Amino acid sequence: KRDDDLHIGGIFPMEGEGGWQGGQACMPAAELALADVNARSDLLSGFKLLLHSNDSKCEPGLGASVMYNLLYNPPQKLLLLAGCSTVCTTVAEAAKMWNLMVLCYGASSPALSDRARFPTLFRTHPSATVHNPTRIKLMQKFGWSRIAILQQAEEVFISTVEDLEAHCKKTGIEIVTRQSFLSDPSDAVRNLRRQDARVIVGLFYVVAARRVLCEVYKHKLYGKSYVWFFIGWYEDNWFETNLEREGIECTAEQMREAAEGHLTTEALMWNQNSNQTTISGMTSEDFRFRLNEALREAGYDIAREKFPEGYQEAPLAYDAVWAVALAFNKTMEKLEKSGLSLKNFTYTNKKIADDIYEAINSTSFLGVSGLVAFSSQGDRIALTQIEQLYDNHYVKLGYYDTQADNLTWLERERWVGGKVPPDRTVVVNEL
Ligand code: ABU
Repeated sequence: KRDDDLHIGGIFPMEGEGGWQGGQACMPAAELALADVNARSDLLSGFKLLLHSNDSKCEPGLGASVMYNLLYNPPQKLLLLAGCSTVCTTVAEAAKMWNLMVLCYGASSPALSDRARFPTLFRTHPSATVHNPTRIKLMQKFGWSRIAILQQAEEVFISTVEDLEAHCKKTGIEIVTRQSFLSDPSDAVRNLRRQDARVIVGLFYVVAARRVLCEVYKHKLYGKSYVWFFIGWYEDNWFETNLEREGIECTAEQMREAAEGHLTTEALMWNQNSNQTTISGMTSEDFRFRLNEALREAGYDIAREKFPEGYQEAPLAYDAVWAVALAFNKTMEKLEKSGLSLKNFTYTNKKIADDIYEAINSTSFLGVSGLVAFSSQGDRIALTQIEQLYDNHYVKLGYYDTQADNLTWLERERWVGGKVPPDRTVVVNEL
């Protein structure tokens, strides 16, 4: 056994039926980062960073079991990397009891921004609240002041909706109905029709999104009278894949028909300046090249754009490992002054835990996902991008910078029937 290894635990959602299985691309990205930081002679000198990973399937129970295995089995772990919101929530709520920092590369839940509940959590993934000002901006742009919300009953979406409601209240947008479902959205979608909802914000994981879309098709809630806002981090062909495997009762053709014209919002997760050299010496395009190479070797058909889940978030996982390495490096330098090292950390050592916390908290570097810095809630700050699906392809419509209230609009939107759908039934008076 080597004594100069620094161990971190990795929890990656790889292959489950629900949630977000983004570990498929995020784990290879984290491994690339590990190789890169370990090759640097100016980082963690004399030490090597080792990642011990396991699959959580994006299930909180399994995530907890993976975490306990990592904690109760040697070697001593210094930090945990975790993926989707449901698992991150469970892991971060428990890890504080072991004085362990948790860095989430794939968790969007606004609930995670609660410092009292998650005192040792940081994330490179932006909070889902970044989408809400963008949604409001679009509603104002297109004159929609009456909307409906359809959500999966998971804390990540419930907390996003709470934030959206606050924004709607502030801007005078009426929420005519808020429908939620656990796994079967059929009643909830039927209720949307009853309430005459026209502009609908949908918040759910991708497996649920396919079920919703099929119900949307069955109830004819699409076309020239409807606008759907979906989450933008699903894979590009999400609405036509896995239909048989998941027992979806619509054909790919029907799903494509119902999906036509929907809008998506997503946080930008790749450094937009693709020529800018980042901390690793790579541009984000260099990173894309290396990641594609690694995924090709793992058997993915990258040439035909068959990307694994989590491809969009891969830079967040790559940068998470860099954030850890830089923070450990800083902590090492500090500890050395008192004759200590990170090897002295144990789960009861609050002092070294505080030093690691301080080091992560003051992180600031240019990564392949953009500037990596954390707010006082441990959150990332990000721009959002708006896309629309037409002719079976996502087309970029614009970008929104919430902080500067700056909407860059490319005038590429298209509406079925050629007109912006109204947010309510239009009554034509006959004279
Ligand atoms: N972009 C993936 C987010 C997944 C999650 O929050 O669970």
